[in-house]
Parts: sequence; C-alpha cells; structure tokens
Amino acid sequence: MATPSLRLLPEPYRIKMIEPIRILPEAERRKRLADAGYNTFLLRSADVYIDLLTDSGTNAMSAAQWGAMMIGDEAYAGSESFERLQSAISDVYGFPYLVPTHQGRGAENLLSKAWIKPGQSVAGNMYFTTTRAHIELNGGIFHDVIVDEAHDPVANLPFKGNVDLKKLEALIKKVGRAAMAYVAVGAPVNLAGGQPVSLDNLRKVSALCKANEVRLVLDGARLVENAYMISQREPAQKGRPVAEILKDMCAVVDAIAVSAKKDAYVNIGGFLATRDKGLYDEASNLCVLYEGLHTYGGMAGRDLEALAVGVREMVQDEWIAHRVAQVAYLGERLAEGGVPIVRPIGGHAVFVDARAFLPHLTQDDLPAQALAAWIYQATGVRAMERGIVSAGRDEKGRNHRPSLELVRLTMPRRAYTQTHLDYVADGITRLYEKRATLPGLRFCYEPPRLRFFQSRFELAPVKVNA
Ligand code: PLI
Repeated sequence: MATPSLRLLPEPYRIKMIEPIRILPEAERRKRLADAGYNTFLLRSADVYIDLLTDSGTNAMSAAQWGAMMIGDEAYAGSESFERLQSAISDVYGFPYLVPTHQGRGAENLLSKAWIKPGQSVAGNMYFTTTRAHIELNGGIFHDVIVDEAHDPVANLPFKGNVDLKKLEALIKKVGRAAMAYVAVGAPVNLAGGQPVSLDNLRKVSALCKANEVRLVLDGARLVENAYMISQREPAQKGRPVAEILKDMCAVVDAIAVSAKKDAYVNIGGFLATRDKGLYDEASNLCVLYEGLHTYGGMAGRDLEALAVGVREMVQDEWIAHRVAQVAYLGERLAEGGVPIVRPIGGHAVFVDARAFLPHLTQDDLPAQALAAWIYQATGVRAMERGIVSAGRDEKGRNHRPSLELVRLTMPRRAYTQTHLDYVADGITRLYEKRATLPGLRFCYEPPRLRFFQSRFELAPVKVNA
C-alpha cells in the first residue's frame, strides 16, 4: 500500500527524455552475476534493470543544466564558466575561495595534502571509504568520534550522525592540539545510513574546535539533504528554508570538500571551497599538479556550467523535499514487507540490515556483499555492499570489522518513478521470504586499495550443523 505522504508529494518535474532499460531473464542474471565475481560493481550497466548502486553522478539533469552546457567556455585559463561557478558557490555556500576538482576524491586529496603532516590525527563522524583512504595515504590517522548509536541499525534517533563531543574532546586532549590536522564532519553520514548531523551539534563541534585551535571541515557531498532533515527534525530550525540552513552550516566551518555528483544534479565534478586564504593558496597550487589548472580542475567548461546551475537548483525546497520523500517511500514499502532496514531512513538511500536479513551468516560470510548479489539475481536491481568488504583492512592487514553490515539501495535524483520503487520493494520482499536459502560469499581476488570496487567472490562453502 502506498504511503499517503508520498501520494501527496507528486514529482515537481515531468519527463522530457527517456532512456530504455530492460530486465534480463533470471537464468541470464545468474550467469552475469557469476561472471562479475558476485560484485555488483563489476556488472555491466546494460544487464541491470533498476540501478540503485549509487546516487553519485547518476542524476538526471534539468533542461536548464543541459542548456547551460552549450555556453561552456572551454578556455584553458580564466574561463567564464569558472566565474559563473564561483559566483554560484559563493551565493549558495558562502565561501569566497573555490578550487574545482574532477570529483570529490580530488578535493579530498588536495585537502589531505595541504593540511596533514605525517603522523597527525583527523577526527570524523564515521569513516568514509575515499576520505579515509586519502587521509591515510597522506600519513594521517583517522579517529571515529561519532555517537555510539550510529553503529546500531535500529536506534531511532533524529540525528544519529552527530559527533560525540566528549569523544572529540578526549581525543584532542590525548593526542594534543598540535597533532590534530583537522576535524572532518560528514553531514549526513553515508555509511551510518545517511544519518544527519544537527545544526546545534555542528555549532558545538565548531566551538570546541575554535577553543582548541583545530580546523574544521565539512564533507559536503549531500549537505542539502542534511539541511533538509534539519528543517524537518530539529525543533529550533523547523520549517526554515533549506538554503538558509545550508549557509548556517557552512558559516561555522573553515572549508568544505564536495563531491558535486550528488546534491548538485550533475554527472561529474567536485570542489574544495573555503574562507581560509592559506588553504586556498596551497590547494589551488596542488590542483595544478593533480587535477588541472585552478580554473577548471579536471572539469570541462560545460561541466562547470551544469554545476553552476545545479548548485542553484539544489537548494529549492520542493526538489529536496521530493527526493527525501522518494527514499522514505521505498523504505516504508520495504518495512511493510518485513524487510529489516536502518532507522531512521536516510536522505539518499534505504539501507537494508544484512545481518538481520541473513542471520544464519557470520560476518566472514560477507552477508551484505552476498545480499547485494542475491538482490540482483532475484530482481535485476543493483545495490551496493556497505559492510566488512567496504571497510577494508588496517595497517597490519587485519579486516576492519564494522558493526553495520548494510546493503544500500541508493536513489539517483529525478531518475526513477514510484512504479520502479514498487518493483524494487516487492522483489526484495519476495527474496526476504526465502532468506534462509541464501548462501554467503568469500573473497577469491582482493586488490590492495578500496577493495569493494574490484574484488571478486565465490560461494562460501555451505555449513553443515554438527
Ligand atoms: O565519488 P567522489 O570522488 O565524487 O566523492 C567521494 C565521496 C566523498 N564523500 C562522501 C560522503 C561520498 O559519499 C563520496 C562518494 N560517494 C559515493 C561514490 C557513493 O556511492 O556514495
């Protein structure tokens, strides 16, 4: 049964261009999955019916964005498109300095290189894969200071992404201010299930950082979603325009590192924006080495234009309200079918709790990896593992063992309809009914870096109860 709130929130757009998708017969899907080593990243897109692997770069652009692409200034240096992007970023986020990058991890690299000295610590509210990788590649040590409840899939708190101020304070005391490179707050927290950070918590983190002279950065990949959830859930901010809340969040940090492939409805792009002239000087110089000249940073002029328009579209309340409602709709439909999901439902994805879905598997059976594979096999829907495989290994080669074993059903923006979401919910609900028959997986190839992208797997041996 449809959730009434979503029925009352029809799409604030109509479809102008379509892209055919097709569903393969189940026997064919079984074969393609085995060929892909049971890793959904290694499937061909043409073999996927509904692609919920990620909301990163998979957005449908608006007519205004496509139109703007035609006026892209492709000059190597001093492009007008850069000027238009800079003015959009300064209007919407409030930062005077901008360094464009090819995508978010480009910005993470520049930031980590500019601000981390080997052996220094970086505190954050749960790790993110590429963020931690760049911190570590640049000699930093990552410390998780998120609230404990973030590790519990069913703790139903409005701001489960918050920083635990006591943990952060204790860390600064323990390592000493000089050994803190910076604090990096993700808002919302992707790997905790898209859980937001409250404005109140961010302000308190900022005050604590200021008191200790520690720099503070926001991961701004989905900041608009976080701002929207603040407008819905934080009593003191209820009903305020998203654009205002977003600016308030940015006002209390030194910089933001952004993957523009999320909130801003584009297919490629990223940037670092700051009010710190020293960071700007260093990062824009590093940009020349790693990304491209500091007025294009790895993006074409037309990509800068699409982003400049997207940044202004993304803070319009009706767009973000619809997006978050679409995710909530899918989550509630799954929950109606008994499928265990992370609560509260996040802004960009529904996270299925693979430990609860497949209780007969241990963590070494890679339950989330396996569930993502079986969802594809059963439905043609592509999802992503966010568990022990994504968490990778520590410096001694031991597996990180996250308490959350999740499968992420991520919603591309403006791409799918309610009928698609009903198909996903019905298919996964049917799979849940046969959950006891689903086997685990084990690695048969594991690359050394960000292993979840390229690992290959095989069926784990079936356990026989003694
Ligand atoms: O994929 P990039 O390089 O544009 O961005 C990296 C990145 C940084 N921070 C956060 C919170 C992300 O979610 C993120 C990328 N996320 C991907 C690709 C995702 O599927 O969630």
